[in-house]
Amino acid sequence: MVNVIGLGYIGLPTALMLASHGVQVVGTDYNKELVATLNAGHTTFKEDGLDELFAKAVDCGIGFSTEYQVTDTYIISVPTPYDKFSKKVDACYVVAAVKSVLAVCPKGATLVIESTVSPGTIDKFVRPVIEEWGAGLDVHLVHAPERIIPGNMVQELIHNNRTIGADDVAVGNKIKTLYSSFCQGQIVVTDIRTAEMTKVVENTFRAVNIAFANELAKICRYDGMDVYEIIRICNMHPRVNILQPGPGVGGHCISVDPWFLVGDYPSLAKVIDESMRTNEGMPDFVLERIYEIMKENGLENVKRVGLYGLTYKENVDDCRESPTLQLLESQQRHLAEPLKVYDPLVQSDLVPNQYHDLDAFLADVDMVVIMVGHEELRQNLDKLAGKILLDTRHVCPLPGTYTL
Ligand code: SAJ
Repeated sequence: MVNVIGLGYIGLPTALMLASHGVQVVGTDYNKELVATLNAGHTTFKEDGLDELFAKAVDCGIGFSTEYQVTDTYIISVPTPYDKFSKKVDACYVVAAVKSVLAVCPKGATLVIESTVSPGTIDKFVRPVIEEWGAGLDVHLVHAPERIIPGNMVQELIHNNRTIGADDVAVGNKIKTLYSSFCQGQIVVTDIRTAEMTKVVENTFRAVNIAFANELAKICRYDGMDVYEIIRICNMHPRVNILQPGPGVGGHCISVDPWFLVGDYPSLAKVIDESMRTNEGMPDFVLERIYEIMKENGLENVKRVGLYGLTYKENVDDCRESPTLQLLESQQRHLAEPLKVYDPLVQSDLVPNQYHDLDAFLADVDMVVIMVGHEELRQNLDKLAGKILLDTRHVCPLPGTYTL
């Protein structure tokens, strides 16, 4: 039996996937409310295909509990925040989960850490805990970082390649067999340090690429060029693949993981540091664009400005580190008129002046800033006609639309 610890954005789909492919699984989370929701037959966030996968896993007998189980294999998938000042990973949740596992696990158990951690975290924080709390237990450590993208998690769980880092190749191969129950991609077995580093490097590559696109957007704005057309043409070259500029980088991965490298190697990770600052500066750049466009159209005509989109990217309901939230925070510092906000995928009231109905939102604004290109917006572009539009996502073809 596998005990999956932490039933969030990664732990839950992984547990469901294993269970629906014939593995006996119990999912554990200390959040009683979350466990009660799952036991009542409901998923806890929206994701394509997740409800179907959940139904299948329940049919196959998955269990959810607040208790750690006594078994031979544990997959730990708890959050790894970073300290905003030191930029270093905060491994407290991983360490707490490992201690709880060690309190119940039998001799020879395998602990698989799925949470993303900065290179060296397992040596620095997890091994000492195992030495102190698990003396004589002969526990095996494995790092199997997840790589799935929110919005396409279920498909990517099946088809992505995976990396497994282990001290002992035989243990690595045993865990490879476990993931092979559902994963059709290639699974590479390596050492723990390499697995830690590759995961962080993948997200850093994407962050630096997006920062490059954002910098190009600023250069093109300064000198009246069309950044999207330039990137489109450049990407026709067989060895160029530039990502898209946007209002900032959110989510709990690309806006976080590269800081681990800056935190650990401050005098070496120069390009990464600058890239992260460029991305973090984008919400302020959008705010400046809003003021420019308001002035251009006459401040008396553009009093009411609304932000379309509160999530960190399109078609997900996750608002962690979202550029819209960053922009609203920045706006408070500037003490401007309050902005209105609408997102079809965010049901709860997260910010002041938030709307839950597109028509009501549009009726109350003169200018719409497209912060997220949700499918709902793409289906309702005609409703934007007549508004002053700033499109930070390059999704609106209406004539007269302003871009970054
Ligand atoms: N973004 C841009 N321009 C782009 C692409 C993205 O501005 O061209 C923005 C998005 O709008 C969003 C942010 O970047 O705010 C991050 O979105 P994303 O779709 O690039 O990535 P995540 O954070 O949803 O998922 C990433 C993925 N990593 C890679 O593709 C290398 C995923 O595979 C990882 O599993 C995930 O991080 C993770 O958990 O680490």
